[in-house]
Amino acid sequence: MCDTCGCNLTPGNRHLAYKPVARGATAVSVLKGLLAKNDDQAGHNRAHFDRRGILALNLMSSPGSGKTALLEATLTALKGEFTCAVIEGDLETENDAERIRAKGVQAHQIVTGTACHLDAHLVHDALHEMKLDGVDILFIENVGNLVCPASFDLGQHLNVTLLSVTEGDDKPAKYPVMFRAADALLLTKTDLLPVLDDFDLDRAEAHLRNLANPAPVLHLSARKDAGMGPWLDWIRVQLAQQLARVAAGQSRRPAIQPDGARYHHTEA
Ligand SMILES: Nc1nc2c(ncn2[C@@H]2O[C@H](COP(=O)(O)OP(=O)(O)OP(=O)(O)O)[C@@H](O)[C@H]2O)c(=O)[nH]1
Ligand SMILES: [Zn+2]
Ligand SMILES: [Zn+2]
Ligand SMILES: [Zn+2]
Repeated sequence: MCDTCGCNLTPGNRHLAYKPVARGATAVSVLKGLLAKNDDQAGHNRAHFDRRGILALNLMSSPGSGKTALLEATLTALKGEFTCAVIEGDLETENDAERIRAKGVQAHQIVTGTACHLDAHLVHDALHEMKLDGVDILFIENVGNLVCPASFDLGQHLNVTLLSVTEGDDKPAKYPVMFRAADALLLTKTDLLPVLDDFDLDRAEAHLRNLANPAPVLHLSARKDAGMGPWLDWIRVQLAQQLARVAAGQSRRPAIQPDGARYHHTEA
């Protein structure tokens, strides 16, 4: 269905695609309809969060750039301060959710099968399996993929994009859709910098600024517990802002990329 990677259909929205469609409907119009339904569902998910004063953060990156390791370190650091919960998205296995549960934190695994991103329907199904009362922060670990997750609103308030120093500092130039969607950019695995002679933290940031994205850029190593302070402070500030928005009857949408959505249509 999707020109790029065939990922537009997920176990969460398949029932919508196979409903009888109007005469004259094309593949393009059906896909546009799916994205519109995704946006409606995302708004509903956000209402779940806002009603309870929950801050929802979506973590996106390439496979293996350190999302789960960062969550493990973050949950350990925030224990006793906030109640956190995690939704994990992977093509297969419960491994990541089990790593989070080992930290004593509620985790729900979404196994997407063939779909290389989470969508709002999958997240909604997960929400109704979880205990959300009393939760302050919900982390959503998206499927490892630097393209498709940026196109789908899940109902989160903010996107956090990770780039590990092993991946090359020119990734924001090569994958602009993903990096334009970042509300914060985390440069991860910085403990490896001494053995990498070509990753330049400033150059990675310059590539982000070339996309006119003013998001904070934080450097850290979850493995060595280095640089975690500014990241934890960023989360604290975002939660305070979320609670202020909720008190004022407002909400916040993340920077979903309309150009990213193009990848999920068969034609422009
Ligand atoms: N040296 C170093 N290795 C790390 C760090 N963070 C993660 N890793 C390693 O990188 C590998 C992948 O880490 P994960 O946390 O599983 O990455 P992920 O982004 O959750 O991976 P997927 O869920 O498969 O996309 C593991 O072998 C980790 O031990 C770090 O700060 N420093
Ligand atoms: Zn895709
Ligand atoms: Zn992971
Ligand atoms: Zn609901």
